[in-house]
Amino acid sequence: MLTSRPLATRRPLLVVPVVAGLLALAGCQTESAINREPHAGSTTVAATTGVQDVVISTDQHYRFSPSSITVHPGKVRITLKHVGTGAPHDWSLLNFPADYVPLVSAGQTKSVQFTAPAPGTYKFVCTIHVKQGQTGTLVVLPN
Ligand SMILES: [Cu+2]
Repeated sequence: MLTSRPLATRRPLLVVPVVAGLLALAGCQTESAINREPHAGSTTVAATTGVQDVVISTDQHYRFSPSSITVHPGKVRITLKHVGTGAPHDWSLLNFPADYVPLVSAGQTKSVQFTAPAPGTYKFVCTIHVKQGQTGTLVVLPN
């Protein structure tokens, strides 16, 4: 059986869920959805005496696929393919400005060839979408 309570004690029960809902909406709007996109894929290039070929795809989700790349010492060729729509992307190995694939627009493919830096872990980025989290890791294995 329902008991009648004064309005003043019932009102907060109605207001709290509405305020919580508004706060949740505000949270969604202040955090860019693209920053929560996952980083997918990793690859290890087979040891070779020639050029190690790495093909990286990118699209409108501001990610590199694969985003984790492992190579051996020697020559590396990075090929960046824009397989989606939207903004162009580039590929740049931080601190190695010559190791750079220029901007590719939707449907385009471009490459760069360079000698892998000393064994270690390096970060690469899309220079115009670092804030959206378009980054990855290049690991150079010991010889
Ligand atoms: Cu980009």
